[in-house]
Amino acid sequence: MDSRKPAKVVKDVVEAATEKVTDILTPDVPGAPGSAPPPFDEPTTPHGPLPPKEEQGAPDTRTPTGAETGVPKIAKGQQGSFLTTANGARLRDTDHSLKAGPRGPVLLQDHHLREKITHFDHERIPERVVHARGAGAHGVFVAYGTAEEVTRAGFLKKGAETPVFVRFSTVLGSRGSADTVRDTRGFATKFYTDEGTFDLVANNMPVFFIQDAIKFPDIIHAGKPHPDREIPQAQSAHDTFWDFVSLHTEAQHHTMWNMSDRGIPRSYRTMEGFGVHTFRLVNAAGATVLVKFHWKPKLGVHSLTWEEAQLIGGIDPDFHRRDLYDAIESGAYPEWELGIQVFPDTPEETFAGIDLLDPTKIVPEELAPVQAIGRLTLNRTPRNFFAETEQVAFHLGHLPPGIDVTNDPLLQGRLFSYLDTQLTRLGGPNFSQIPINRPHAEVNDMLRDGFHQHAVHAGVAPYRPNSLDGGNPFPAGDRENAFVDTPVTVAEAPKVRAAPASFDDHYSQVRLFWLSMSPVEKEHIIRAYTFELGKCYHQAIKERQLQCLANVDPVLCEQVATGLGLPAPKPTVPLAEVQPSPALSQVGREWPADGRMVGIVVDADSDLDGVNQVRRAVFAAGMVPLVVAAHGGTVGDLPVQRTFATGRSVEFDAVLLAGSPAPAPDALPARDDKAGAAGSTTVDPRVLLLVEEAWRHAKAIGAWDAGAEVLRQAGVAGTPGVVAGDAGAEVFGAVQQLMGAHRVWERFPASVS
Ligand code: HDE
Repeated sequence: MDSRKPAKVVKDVVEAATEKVTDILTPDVPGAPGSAPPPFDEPTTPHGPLPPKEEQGAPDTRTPTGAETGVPKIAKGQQGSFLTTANGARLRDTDHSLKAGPRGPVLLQDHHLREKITHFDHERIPERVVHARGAGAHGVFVAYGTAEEVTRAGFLKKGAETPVFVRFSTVLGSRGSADTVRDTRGFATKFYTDEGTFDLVANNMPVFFIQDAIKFPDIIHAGKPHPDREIPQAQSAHDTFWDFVSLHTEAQHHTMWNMSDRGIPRSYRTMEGFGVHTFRLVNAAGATVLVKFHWKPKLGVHSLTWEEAQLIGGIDPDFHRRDLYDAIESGAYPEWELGIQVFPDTPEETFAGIDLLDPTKIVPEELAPVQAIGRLTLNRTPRNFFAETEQVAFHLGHLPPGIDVTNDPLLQGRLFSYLDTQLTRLGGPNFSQIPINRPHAEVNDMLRDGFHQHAVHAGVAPYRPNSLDGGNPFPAGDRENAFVDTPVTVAEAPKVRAAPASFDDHYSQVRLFWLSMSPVEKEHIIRAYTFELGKCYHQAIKERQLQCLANVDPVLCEQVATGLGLPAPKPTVPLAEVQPSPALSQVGREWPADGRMVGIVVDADSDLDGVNQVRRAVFAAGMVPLVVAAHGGTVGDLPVQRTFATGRSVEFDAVLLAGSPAPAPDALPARDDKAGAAGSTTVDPRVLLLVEEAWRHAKAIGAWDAGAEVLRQAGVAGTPGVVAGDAGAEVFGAVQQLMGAHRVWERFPASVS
C-alpha cells in the first residue's frame, strides 16, 4: 500500500496525467465537483479517501447526546483504502454477482449483492410534507450584545459565537422541483447554543396565509398539485389555490407578498427572513418583552424578473442552491443581521393598534424599528447533502432560556407539528441524535430506546424520583439557568372554537403593502396576479379573487381585470386609510454585488490581455467572471467557461461584450432552438439573444472594441444601462456601478404610479 498521504497521491497522479492542460482546467470559478481534478486514467494505486473540498463543512463531531469527542471535524464517514462490506470485510469484486458458473443463476448466499441492493432499495426517506425542496449551509452567528437588556439567552451576549446550520427552501414543490418558482421561501436556522439548541424557523415573508394552525392542511392541500392529475408542480397558478385564498380572505395579505417580487428572490443571499410570530423574551430579572425576529441581508433584498424565473426553472432548476454554494466557495460569504422589533408585553398584546398574535399582520418598521442584535455568516457548504440538509430537523419548541413562545394560535399548532412530522420523516423518535441535529449542550434526558438509538445510556433508573442512580438527573433551579415557562396570566374565558374580533380585518394591511410599493413593483404585482389567475380555468374563481382585489385597491383590480378580460367589481368594504411603509419596497438604494456573475463574450479577435484585466477586476470586486465563447477549451490563453450553446443570459447579472463573434458553425437555426432566425446579422444569433434577454431583464450591459457592433445589431445601443467605451476596465467600472442598484429599471417606465 502507498504510504503517502491520499491528497499527495492524487496530486501526483493528476499532475502526471494533466501536465499540459492543468492551467486551463484549474477551476478559477466555483462549482467543480471533487477536491482534486480527476486524472484521465482510472486511479489504481490504493490510497485513503480524498479530503473534502476546502469550503465544505460538517456537523460537529459530538456524541449522540451532545458531548464533545475531540475527534477532528475532518473525520469522514468512510476510512481506509479498500472497498468493504458495511461490516468492514474487504471485498475483491463489486461488479459481478456470485453465480453458479459464469452463465448460471445467482446464489442467495451472495451477501454483498443482497447488502448492496437492499441498502439501495431503502435509500429514500419521505420528503418533507412542505418545504421539501431546500438547501442548507453551515455558518456562525456573532452577537452584538444589544439584546442583553431584554433577554438572558447566553448566545445573545456580546461577542458570543454560536455555530449554526441554515436551511432555505420553497414551500410547495417536491424535493426535485425547480428553485425559482413563485412561492414563499423558508429560512430555518439552527443555533447550536451551549444552553440548548435554538431553532428560528422563519420565512422570507413576514405574514402567513392563515391565523390558526388548524387551517394548515387546508392551505397546503389547496396549494399542492391537484389530487387527480398531480399538476401543476411547485406553483400557485391554479384553480385550487385561488379557490381557497379567495374564499378564505385572511390569506389575501400573504398572497399579495407572493405575487410581489418577494415571491421570486434573486438568491437566498438576497432575502429577508421573518420569524412571523411574536415571541416573548425574558431577561435575567424575569422581565419580559414581546418581539418579532427579522433577518436583514447584507446584499439587500433583490428578485428575479418573472420571465427570468421561468426560464431558469428549465435551464437551471438548481439556480438558488448553486448560487448559495458558489458564493460560499468563491469566498463571498452570505451575511445577514439578526434584528428584533421590541414591544411592551402588555395584557392586550397589541402595538399601535395591531394585534401581535395575528400572524397575518406586520408592524411597520417605521413604527417599531428593527434593532440589530447579531450577525450571521454562512461560510461552509455541506459535505453530504442527505446527512445534513435532508436530515436536519427544526422545531419551534427548541428554545434556550430567555426566549419563549406566545399564544399566537399558528405558533401553538406548529409546536405540535414539527416534532410529529419528524417521526415519519426520520423514522422514529431519536432524530435529535442524527449528527446534524445533535445539540452542543449537555443532554441528560430520560428518553430511552426506540428505533435507531445511538446513545448507550448507563444507569438503571431513567425515571424520577430515583435513588438507584443517585437521584440523577436533577431538576435545575434558577441558579442553574433552567428554562422557565413564563408565568403569563391567562384570562378566564369559555372554551370556544373562535378567533378574536381583531382577526377579522383581512384587507387593511394588504392595502398598506400595495401602497408601499414603487411603480415598477406595483406593475410586477399586477402582472403576477394576471398571470396566475389567467392560468385558472374557472371564471367564478377569477371573479371572486377580483372582488378581493377590489377591496384592496381599484387600480390594482382594474388592471388585473383588464388582463383577464373581465369587468372590475366595486369594493364590498370601505378602502382602509393606511400609512405606507417605505421599508417594504426593494428598490431605490445601492447594495454590494458580492458573488454576482458577469458574462464576458469574447472571440478570437478580442483584445485578450484587456479581457484578462477585466476578469481580474471582476474577481477583485468580489464577483465571478465567466468567459463565453463560440466553443469550449480556450480562446488564446483564456479558459472558456460557457459556450454559446451552454450559456444563457439568465445565469449572468451583467453582460460584457469584448468582441462581435460571427455566427459559429453550430448556430444554424434549424439545428439550434436558441439560435432563432439568424437572418441578416453578422453576429452569432445566440449572442444577440443573450444581449436582448439581458436587456429585457433590465441588466447592465457593457461593450468595448468590436463589442459595440453587437449592441447596434441587438438594437440596444445608447439605451439606459448600456455602456459603450474604449477600454474594458472603464466599461466594467460603469457596469459595476449600475449593478449596485440591482437592475436598470429606467428602461421600463411604469404604467402605474
Ligand atoms: Fe412550517 N412546517 N408549518 N411554517 N415550516 C414544516 O416541518 C407547519 C409555518 C417552515 O428546512 C414541517 O420539518 C404548520 C410558518 C419552514 O426543514 C411541518 C404551520 C412558517 C420549514 C410544518 C406552519 C413556517 C417548515 C414540514 C401552520 C414561517 C422547513 C417538515 C401553523 C414562520 C424547515 C418539517 C426545514 C416545515 C408545519 C406554518 C416555516 C409539517 C402546521 C408560519 C422554514 O411540521
